[in-house]
Formats: sequence, C-alpha cells, structure tokens
Amino acid sequence: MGNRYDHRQIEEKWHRIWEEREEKRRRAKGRKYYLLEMFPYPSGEPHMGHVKNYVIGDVLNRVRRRQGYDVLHPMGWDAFGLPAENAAIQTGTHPKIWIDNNIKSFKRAIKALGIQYDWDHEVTTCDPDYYRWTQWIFLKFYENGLAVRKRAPVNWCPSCNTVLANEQVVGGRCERCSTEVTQKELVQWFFKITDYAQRLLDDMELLRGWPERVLIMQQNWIGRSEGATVEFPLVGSDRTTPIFTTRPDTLYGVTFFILSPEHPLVEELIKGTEYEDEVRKFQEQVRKESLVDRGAPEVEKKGLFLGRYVVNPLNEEKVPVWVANYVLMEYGTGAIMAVPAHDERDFEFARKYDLPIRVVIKPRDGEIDEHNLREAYLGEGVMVNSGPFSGLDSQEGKKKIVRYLEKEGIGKFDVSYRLRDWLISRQRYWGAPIPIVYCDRCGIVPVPYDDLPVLLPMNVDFKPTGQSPLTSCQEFVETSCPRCGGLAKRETDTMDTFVCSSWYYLRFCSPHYTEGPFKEEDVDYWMPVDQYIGGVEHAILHLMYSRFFTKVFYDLGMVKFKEPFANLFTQGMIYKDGAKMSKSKGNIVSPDRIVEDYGADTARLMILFAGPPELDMEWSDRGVEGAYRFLNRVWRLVIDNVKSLQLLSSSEREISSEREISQEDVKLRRKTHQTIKKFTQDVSERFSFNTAISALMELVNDMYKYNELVSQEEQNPQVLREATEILVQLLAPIAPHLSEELWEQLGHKESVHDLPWPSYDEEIARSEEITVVIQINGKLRDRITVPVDISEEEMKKIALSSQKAAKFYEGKEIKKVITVPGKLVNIVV
Ligand code: ANZ
Ligand code: ZN
Repeated sequence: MGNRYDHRQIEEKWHRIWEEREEKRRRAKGRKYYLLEMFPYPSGEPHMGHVKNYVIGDVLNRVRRRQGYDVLHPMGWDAFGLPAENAAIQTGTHPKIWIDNNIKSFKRAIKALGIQYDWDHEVTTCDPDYYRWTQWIFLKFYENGLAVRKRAPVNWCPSCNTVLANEQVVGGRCERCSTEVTQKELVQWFFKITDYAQRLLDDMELLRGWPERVLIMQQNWIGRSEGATVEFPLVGSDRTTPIFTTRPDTLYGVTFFILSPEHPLVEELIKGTEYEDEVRKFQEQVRKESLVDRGAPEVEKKGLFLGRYVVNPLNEEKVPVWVANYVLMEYGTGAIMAVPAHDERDFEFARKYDLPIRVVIKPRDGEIDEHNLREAYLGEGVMVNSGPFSGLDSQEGKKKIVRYLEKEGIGKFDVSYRLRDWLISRQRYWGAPIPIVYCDRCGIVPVPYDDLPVLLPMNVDFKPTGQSPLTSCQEFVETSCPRCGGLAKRETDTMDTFVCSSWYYLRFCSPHYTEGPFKEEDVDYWMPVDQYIGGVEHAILHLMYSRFFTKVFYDLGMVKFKEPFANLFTQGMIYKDGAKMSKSKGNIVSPDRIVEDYGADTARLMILFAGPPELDMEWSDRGVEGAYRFLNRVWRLVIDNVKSLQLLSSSEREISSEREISQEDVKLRRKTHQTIKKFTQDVSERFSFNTAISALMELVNDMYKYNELVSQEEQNPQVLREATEILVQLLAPIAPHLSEELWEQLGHKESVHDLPWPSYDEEIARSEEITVVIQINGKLRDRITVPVDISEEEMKKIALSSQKAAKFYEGKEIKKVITVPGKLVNIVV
C-alpha cells in the first residue's frame, strides 16, 4: 500500500491550482480548431457514456493545444424537453430547478474528471438569451416559407400526451415510455426539410471525414427512389389519378389499384354508394394504426373494394380500385398500381382477397410458374406478357416505357423521397414557445423580431392533458395582435427540442452576442466544426437537422459554408452484463465511485484503454484495477528515478555525443522516440487511444528493464531523463493530474499541459537491423534480417518459419532450438 500514489491529494491539489491559472490561459496563435462533443441533455447524473465522450474530447483538446492549434472547446446544455417535464410532474419540482440542479452535478462530475472546457462559451438552451434566437430562427424560416402549418396525421403517444416525430417511434412504440403509438389528425407546424432532400444527399460528398455507416443511415433515411408517375383514368369520369412506381417495367402486370384510406378521392368515390358505411368504418380503424406500423412489411394487410375501376393506360384493361392500410398518403402520390407477381405486399394482398396475379418479368436464366407462384419475383429480368415490350430486358424496358408514357403525356420520370417534413410542434410546456399570434382579423401573425423573446411563463400547471399546458395560462395566451392591435391569442405549442440543438454549435462561437443568433465574424473564424464527437444514436436526427439548418442559413446568406461538421467521430456504447447501461436496468456504473476510489486519471485511462473507441465496449471492473496498477507503476518508476535525475543541472541535460553511449542506452532512446511517433500518430490521426496507451506501457516496461540491466553507476542520466520526461509528457493528456504532479517532481515550474507537443527524431526512432544466421544441427542454412532489439521468442518464431531452412529438417522431429541473441538460431533435429 505504501507504494501507491495518493490520487485524492494529487487531484485536489491540481484542481485548485488549475482553477487559479485558468484565467491566464493563453490562446495559441496557430490554425483554428473547433472541437465539439455533442452537448448533453442534463438528466440526473452523467453516466459512463457521457464520460467516454468527454474524455475523448479532453484528450484531443489537450493534444491539439500543445500541437499549437487555436482550439475552441465549448460545453453547454440541451435543457428543454420531456424528461425535465416528466420529472417535474413526478416530483413536483419545476423543470427549471430540476435542470439547474442537474447542470450543477454534470459540471461537478466534469471538473472532477479534470476535463477542460472553455466555460466562457457555455450556453443553455432554456435560457431566454438562447431561445430568443431559436424563436428568431423560427421567424426566418416562416418568412422564407420553410415553417408551415399543415393538417396532418401525426404519431400520438397517449401516455406522454404528445405528438412524436417518426424518428421517435421505435417499433410502433414511444421511444420514451414504450407506450403503443396511435395516429391523430392535428394542425401542426412543420419545417420543410423535404425541400432540401436532394441537397442533403448531394452534399454528402463533402463529408469525407464522416463514418461510412452514418452516411449510409442518412441516405436510407432520405430514401431516394427513382421511378415514374403514371396517370390512371377513372372509369365513368374524365379524371385521372396519378400513382408513383419504381417499376414502370411491370405496368402490364397491374391487376388492381389501391388508394390510401386518407386519399381525398376515396370520399368522392364512395359518397352515396353502398360501400360508404363500410369504408368509413375501415378508415376509422386504420386511423388508429401508427404510420410506422402500416409501412412495416410484417403488418397484416387489410383492404376493401370501392366498387369502381381505373384503366391501365398501357393495355386499356379495367382494374378494380381498393383501399388498403399499407398504402400511405405520405409517400409518392398516396395511390399505387398493384403488381402482385412482383411486389411482396401486393402479393400477400392478392392472396388474401383472391385477386389475379400476372407474371410480367421472368428471371434472365430461368422460368417461373405463374400458376404455382409461392412468392413475388422481385428481381430484374426479361419482360413477358407485356405487349410490344415483351422480350426486352427489364432495365431497358423501364426506360422505353417511361419514354412512351412521356410521349403520350400520361406519365413521366419521377423521384420520391422517404424523408418527411419535420414536425416541430409539441403540446408541452417545457420548450421554446412558437412565436406566432392568431388574430381573428389578420389570421396568422408572426411576433415581430423586436418583441422576442416570447417568454415561457414560469407559473403554469404543466400536467399533461393532451393540450399544451400553456393554453390554461391566460396571461400568456391573451395578447394583442402585432398588426391590428386587436385581441389575439398566442400559439401555445412549443418547439421540438431538436430545433434548439440544430444550431447550438453556431451559438457557441459567440455565446453572448445580442444582435443576432451568432456573430458572423466569429462563425466565419471557427466554423465548420473541425471535429465533432458523439454517440451513433444521433446519426440520423440531430445530424440531419443540423445539416438542414446550416443549408438554410447558407441560402439566407448568414454563413459561408454548406456543412457544419467537417469530421465526425462516433463512439461506441458501454454495456454492462450484455445490456446497454441504463437507469431502468439498474446496471449503471457511476463515474463518481471510480473517481472516489481510484481517481479521475484511472477512470480516464480505463475508458480509453478498454478497446477501439468506435466500438461498443463491455464494462469490466478489472479494467479499472488494471488502469490503476499501471498508473502506480508509472508513479514508482518516475519517483524512483527522480533523485538521480534531479541532480542533473540543466546544462547537463543535453545528451552529448562525446560521452560513451552503451547498447542499452541506444535501445532506450530508440524506444523513447518510437513511442513519441506511435503515440502521436495513434492519438491525433487515428483516434486509436488504446494502442497509443499500449505504446506507453511498452516504454514503461523498457524503462524498468533498463533499470534492472544497467547498474546505477552505468546508467546514462540524460537518456533516462529523456525517457522519463517524454513518458510524462505523453501521458499528460490521458492522466492529467498524475502527470502534472510528476512533472513538478521532476523539477519543472511550468505546467506539463502548456508544453509544446514532443517531436521525435526519425533517425533515432529507426529500428536498426542486423543479420542473424539459422543453423540446422550446427550447419549454416539461411540468413535473416531482424530488428536489433528483437526478443529471443520472436527470433525463434522467424527462424522456424524460414522455408529455406525447413527443407533441411522436413519430416524430422525438432528436439531443441538454441538462440544466441543478435547472432544465431540453431535448430537441433
Ligand atoms: C408498382 C410496383 C411493382 C412496385 C413492383 C414495386 C414493385 P420504394 O422503392 O420504397 O420507393 N408505393 C408507392 N407509393 C406508395 C405508398 N404511398 N404507400 C405504399 N407503397 C407505395 O417503393 C416504391 C414502391 O412502393 C412503388 O413501386 C409502389 O409499388 C409502392 F414489382 O409500384 B411499386
Ligand atoms: Zn390582427
């Protein structure tokens, strides 16, 4: 125990000193570097996932500063939203108080871990100084036709009593409370992100510094499909109805036609007919199913015949019109041509309702039995039963049919996107009020920019009723119309918190600016973010919305760049006993306890050493022990060397060429410079913290070996000093407290964290090679080239894999392998 370092005393000491020095921290003159971790939702205490995020950020911050970059490394709080409101409902504490308390505990934990932020850039999204500008941005969107009010079916969580975005519905259930989601029609505010669908796709080519998998997720979410819209004439009317299809080559296989239950034409077709009652009942029933479910392949397909027909414009055939749950009003045109032979869902539907199935594509190298079809044939192939198009390859046929449709004026090439407009209204209290007023005379009136912020009143009953709690707050609702001065009512919905987090990275650049959401000059300097770090769970929503905002700002001339985040690093999650760490599972490991028992440096090292940071990791207590042991090993090594090293005056520190340098000295110097090289590359180019740490461990081992092999009198104090100081300097970003203490013990006055990043000498780092001979029973059979410092084990391995030597002992039993380090390997057979 006596050999252990006192982490508590050391960490407290340096927190105190750093706090005092913080004021004076110099800003480097080098290239700007905006380093950003996704700001957290401060719900309760930070968990290990947060810790991992901040520690990675902190290491990079410290390394980049020492490499001479001018770094911006801000932190703030995503503070509006449901958890605060739900906690308030449960405990009776006002969301503001709950949030403030949580921010305090986050800050305390962050400080305890020795994480450095530019606290003078802190922002909190629920502060009027912040949401004033969120509202300002809403007004800009409104002015430019990008914030619109629409009546729309929405996902509704009956337990949270609120609308959910599609993204917040997971497997048909509310992401937050797991209640089954239903559908409801409401007038809501939307941001028209669909106007930017193509640009969100096209600009992905600017995102070379993003993980491939995130780009793919975004691409799938936008879901671009190429195909055609085709007009189908309605029998008994002079109207046509358009459908969207990705397979115009299957037009001859259409055997029925389906409208979405919400399609406006349905009403017209059934009115006053014998089908009316039943169809209305069906519509009612479908309305209760969530949109996400209806789109899912495994959901049961249901439908009804409407008693009417359309004409297939290619072969003039009459086909029956149905409604079905699996056709959504939100995609394409809300109507489809059904081709059961070649579409899974249509196939299932046709089987269920006994509708005809006609094969029009057959595999290129096979047959297909139309009368015994087990499933739809989805692939490409050769067109059959397709009039003049029969015999064409389906790829070719697609183009020919589209050309024909265009020529006849009954269809055209078209593109559809899965991406939906972003529903931003929430019927909740704890969010930024939407700055809109409704006036009986003037209609929808935006609040003038000068009247912002529309303050969120503090005294409301925020129990969920399905209506925004603000509706019951008279002094909020009742206002005068900014246009005519007459009585008017305020919009009582608040904004989705994703709105607040879609522009915070811009606010960070000029957090106290009062003339606009951000100061152009500061944003010009800092943006785009050079390195963004966060969880992969934000791969779709947050990142897509932030990209969308940036493009809108670009179009409005507010920023000069099209993408906000040049490089993205997505960290893996932390699991415990195979499950994601979460409060509800009760498997949370608190960073506090580790910091308390082992120190912040151990917690940091452990997280970084646990494996590649982009991969998910399984929590292990042994990892903590191991990290702690390593730090103690470093402590003892340095402290043991301190006495002899301190005796060196500074003029003696240079390694002189005159003094005799032993083989062991050369080896240690080589290792020292190799470690600088590897550590620097691993950390600053590859984010491979675990392998960087392994390199430090090797250096420590070699230093222990040096102390063992070379007697005290023969040790070269300069070589040893160089190794020791480099070790401490490299360890500094990872274990900042211990390193700072050791640096001081080594006799330095300045902070180790203010030193320039160490450079290495390529010449010294180069591993020297020597030739070793391989003998079989004492006879020379081969020569191999190996690094000088190769271990005996390695030498053996290489010798045994020599093909040339192997020929001489093939089929014989190896009795012994004798190695003479640096000279030879003798294989005795
Ligand atoms: C005929 C057809 C034949 C289709 C065939 C597919 C295969 P993706 O690829 O996802 O874009 N569709 C179109 N609008 C729809 C809606 N509102 N609700 C449900 N389904 C809809 O899907 C496009 C295909 O999905 C379209 O191509 C259409 O079915 C269906 F062998 O048209 B297809
Ligand atoms: Zn008015």
